[in-house]
This record gives sequence, structure tokens and C-alpha cells, in this order.
Amino acid sequence: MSAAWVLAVEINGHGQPQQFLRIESTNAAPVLIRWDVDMEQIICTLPQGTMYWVQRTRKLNEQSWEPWSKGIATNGTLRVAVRADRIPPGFSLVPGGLFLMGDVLNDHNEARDVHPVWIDPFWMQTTEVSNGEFADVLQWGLEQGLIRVEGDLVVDSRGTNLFALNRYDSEIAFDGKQFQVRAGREVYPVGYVSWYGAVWYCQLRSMKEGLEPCYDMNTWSCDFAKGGYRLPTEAEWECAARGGYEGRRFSWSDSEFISHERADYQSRTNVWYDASQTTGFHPIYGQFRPRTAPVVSFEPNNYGLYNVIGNIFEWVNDWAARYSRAFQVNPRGPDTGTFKIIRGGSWYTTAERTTVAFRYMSARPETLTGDIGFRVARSRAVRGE
Ligand SMILES: [Ca+2]
Repeated sequence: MSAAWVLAVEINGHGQPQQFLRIESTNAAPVLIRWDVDMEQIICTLPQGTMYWVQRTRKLNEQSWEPWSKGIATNGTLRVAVRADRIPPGFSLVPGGLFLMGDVLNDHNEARDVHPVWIDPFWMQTTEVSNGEFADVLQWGLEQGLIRVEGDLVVDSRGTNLFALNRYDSEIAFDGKQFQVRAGREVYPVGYVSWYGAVWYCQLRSMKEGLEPCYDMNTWSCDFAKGGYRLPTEAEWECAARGGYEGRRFSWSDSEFISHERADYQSRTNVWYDASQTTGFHPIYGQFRPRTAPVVSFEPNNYGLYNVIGNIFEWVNDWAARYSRAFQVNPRGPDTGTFKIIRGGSWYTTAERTTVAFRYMSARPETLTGDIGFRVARSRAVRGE
């Protein structure tokens, strides 16, 4: 677990509020790191086997520390790299580290067994991919001749279904030349996109922006060493969704209950941890098909991510498989499978499908429905620091 040694700390420009990190450990004095400096490395020494916790605050004088990351020291020195202007716009740094993956609350059989996982730091899009973002990239891919429209479907050169047009609540239409987003719905999450379509979006957006594409489009395999856009792994998704907190049910830390004040989902009184005053679809966003909320809505989680819970299901990169109990480093799921994992629940699902541990294991990668979309991730471009 040598990767445990580097805590990558990145700040996003100089207009950001000042932030501070604190490293606590079982047998060393706390170390405080100012998080408002450029290109600085601070080194502390922890004995081998020491468990450490990294906490963050924006208000040093209030001592309101939030969990950020944790790990186990494997040899003498812990390096902390502080870098400015590295996080791409629209992304958050997920610091990764050690976390317990799976359901510790006995809500879901399929989210057993709980197992410790190490995740390298990575960048996660703060929002689900919106209709506007998706249509832009689709248009570019069309103009490059890499995708085409066939009837009501957007397909690749092999005819793989990527995206559905002309469903009754579709928000992106095609007029023969241009993809058009329904007026006012640009900032709502894209749906009717298959896993293949989500991968194509990642690939096309990398190409469009001159980043190294991650995917081999013949095998759909992902090269995680590349710097372009990709889907998060299931473990990355859950690590990001938990926001540094351990053993919680949702992406917020102050309650084990869900309500329409916190997420867009379908409320039912028969789920004991559903505490919503309003039942059924969301009282604001449920009025209008497809009942989604803007991608920036509700409170973000501790890593700055919006709508992790509900709104639209999110494809992750992994094929579905049962968890193993073993400790794993950057798990990426099996090489082959029948179903891809979707996470987080949607405007359509009830509370038991919206927890951070819940994993829907029966979505075929060609599935096109109005409540499955995605958000993208990127491996951090600079390695081995
Ligand atoms: Ca979501």
C-alpha cells in the first residue's frame, strides 16, 4: 500500500476560500497543513502501521473539522503535496485513501460483504452530466463521423446503441443536422444513455479537448493511466459518495434519513428511513417529466458532489459481481460480465435504492431508460509525486 504515502492536496485557483488540513494519528502529534499555498510539500513522519486520519476545515478558529481521508502508514515518511490550479473546472478532488466499502447497516444483501478498500486520489465531476454537455459532445462526434443517427437511436460504427431519441419525455432531439436540447432543460441530467453511450461520451470529450482517451473502443476496456474522461469505478463512486464519512446511509453526515429536502426520489411511507413530509414524486421537480432536478440542486456532499443520491442513476465502469471480503487496492470489477452497475438511485426509485451502499446489479450495458445517466471521473494527470 505504498500509495498510502502521498496525500495529494489540490486547490482550485486563488478565489477559493482558504482551507486547512489536519493529520491525526494514533502515535504522533497532530500536524496542521495550511491549504492556501502553491506548490508546497510538507512532510511528516509516522511509524509503520500507524493509522492516520486527515480532516479538513475552512474555519480554523471554529475548530469544525470534517473527515477527509484516512490510511495506514507503511514506512517512515508521509509526503503531502499541495498544488494550486490543478483541479479541472467542474470537478472535485476525491482524496481517496482507506474506506469501508459496502453496507454496514444491513439494508441491502447485495451490498455485503463489507470490505476495506484503498482508492488513489482522483477527480470526480461535481454534477451528473447534463443534457447541454451531452448534446455538445454528441454533436462533435457526429461532425467527426464517429457516431451517427439511425432512426430513433444514436449509434457507433458497429451499430451499438448509445442514446435514444424521440422518447415521450426526451430532452434532446435531432433535426437531421443538429442535436437540440429542449429549451430550459440544458442544466438537467441526461437520461436515455446506455453504458456504451456514457463511455462514448467520455471518449469523444477527451478527443474534443485534446486529452488522452481512456477507452479501447473495440474491447470497451479502460486504461486508468490515461488522463482523459472515464466512468468512475464502483469503488471510486462509493468512496466519493460517502464524502469521507464512515458507515453512513446517505451522502450527508447529519442524518440517517432521507427526505425531499435533500434529494429527488420517490418517497414512500413504508421505508423506515424515509422521513419525507411529502410522498410520491418530488413536490417541485416531480411535476414535469422526466421529473429530474437541475444537476446543481440540493446540498452537495462533503466532497462537493451534487445529486449523488437520487435524480438520475449513474453508470459506473464495473461489470456486476458479488463483493469479496478481501482488502482491495483500486478494485475495478471483473473483466467480463452481463450487467453493469448503476448507483445512487433516481427520481423514480424509492429510498431503499438511494443509499450510498445500494448497487443495482441487473442493468444491461445497452439499457436506455429515462432514469439512468452518469457522471465522469478522471485519473489525476500527474503521478508518482
Ligand atoms: Ca445521481
